[in-house]
Amino acid sequence: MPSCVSLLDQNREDAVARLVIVSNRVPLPSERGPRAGGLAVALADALRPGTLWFGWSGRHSGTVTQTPYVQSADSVTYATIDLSEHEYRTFYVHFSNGSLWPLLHFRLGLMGYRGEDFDGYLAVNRRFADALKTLLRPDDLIWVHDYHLFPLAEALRELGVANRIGFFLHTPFVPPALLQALPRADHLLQAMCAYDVVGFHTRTYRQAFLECVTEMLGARADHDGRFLYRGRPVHAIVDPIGIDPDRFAANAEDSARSMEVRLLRESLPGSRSLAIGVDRLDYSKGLANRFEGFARLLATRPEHRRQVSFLQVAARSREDIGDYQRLRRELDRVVGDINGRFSEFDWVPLRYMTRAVRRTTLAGFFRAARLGVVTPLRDGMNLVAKEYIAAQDPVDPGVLILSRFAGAADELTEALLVNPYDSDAIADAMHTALTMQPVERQERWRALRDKVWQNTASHYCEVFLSHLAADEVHPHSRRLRAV
Ligand code: GDG
Repeated sequence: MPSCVSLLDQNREDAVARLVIVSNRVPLPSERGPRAGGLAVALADALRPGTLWFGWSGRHSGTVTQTPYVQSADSVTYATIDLSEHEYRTFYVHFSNGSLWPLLHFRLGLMGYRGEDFDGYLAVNRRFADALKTLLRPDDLIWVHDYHLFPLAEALRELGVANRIGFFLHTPFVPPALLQALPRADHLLQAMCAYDVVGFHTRTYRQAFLECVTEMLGARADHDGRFLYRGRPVHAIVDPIGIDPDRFAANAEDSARSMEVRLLRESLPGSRSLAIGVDRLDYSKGLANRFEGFARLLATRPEHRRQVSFLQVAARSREDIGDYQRLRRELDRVVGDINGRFSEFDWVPLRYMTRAVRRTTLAGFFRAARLGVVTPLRDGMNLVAKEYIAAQDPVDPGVLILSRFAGAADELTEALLVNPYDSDAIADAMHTALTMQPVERQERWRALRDKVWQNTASHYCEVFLSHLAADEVHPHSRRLRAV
């Protein structure tokens, strides 16, 4: 499979186009410790030498400089800027994570809005554009990621940047009735039309975007997702993200011999099964509903008591944000209630940790688990579902229980699909998985494995960049200058 860079080479006769990735947070090589977060993981798997990765350093303080801080590792250059305290609050805490994140996960009840936060959001995007422009070459291909940066292309265009610029949204996209609840949503939508390519995980999200574009901006797309807005051609594509399954499977196999996995297995005496959930601690992940589902299983089917232990790894994230602090308190209470109700002196049903675990160890934990429980209330894709499949032992694979509201459910149809709001349905799926015969487990797993090995991180990257690099034009538009 060609790498991102070799793919760019193939598409260009004259020079090698440099890939410039822009995301809110940059996973700096100097940062140690396990990281929880889908975007960093997926792009790390697809990253190739020569790339420039630009974004926020993660630091916020009183003094900020405009010149990016540049460092290199493994032939990748990382350039970052800091945010001021005010920028951090308005751009990151309030508008990105207090308005856009709940909206894009269909949680209008959690969506806050203040005009000054929107202004701060636009101002930070302009500052990103100013700083990035100083680093750009005319033939760079620019690939922007996620909802923090909807207006970045518009800001770059205002500075005269004519490069091809693509955008990929890692969350779901919402239909017009929901998007219009956000004040000034039309501005954001118009800004998205300054990109050449706009990518989504699923057809449903792309369809929602195109409906918004038609209803709110009056533009109409062809069957392939192409439309013109103010004379500019825009191409909306579907490109489901994946993982590096070979590497993850190898990690899982190696890590099965590690001390952590050995200790985990030893903590499951006799024929006791392990169910596992791994998520960032986020209200979109449906953790309370999942735990209620597990409690329903123990309450309605007592034969599973003592026979199954649930391990939930919920790495803390966005801890400065009120909704996340409240979620943590709620989960502490729910876990305490369930363990208080069902624990025996030598068996605790629900093991709950809010610390991140090393990636290789996670892979080994997945392999040790008979059930992978992935039940977000909404999720753009959900990489954990794919990692769980990649980690399984082909001879004795576990069963994936998957929310029908995760983007991954579009592909992984052989999982046990559930409504994550329905604790009875989660309990039933757990019972089905715990009693499933090996032949059915193997059949389902083989079908899922084929899909995970088909849509990999590398394939995702290749598809997006082939659209971005291609000098394709809408039949009704003037030809674009080749980048
Ligand atoms: C966004 C979208 C979309 C989790 N805990 C630990 C840990 N993780 C890793 C997982 C996985 C990643 O973080 C989480 O990825 P997800 O896809 O599940 O979710 P988000 O972070 O919400 O990502 C999502 C994704 O972007 C990509 O487009 O799929 O829908 O919301 O890789 O394994 N990793 C380590 N320790 C942990 O404790 N090392």
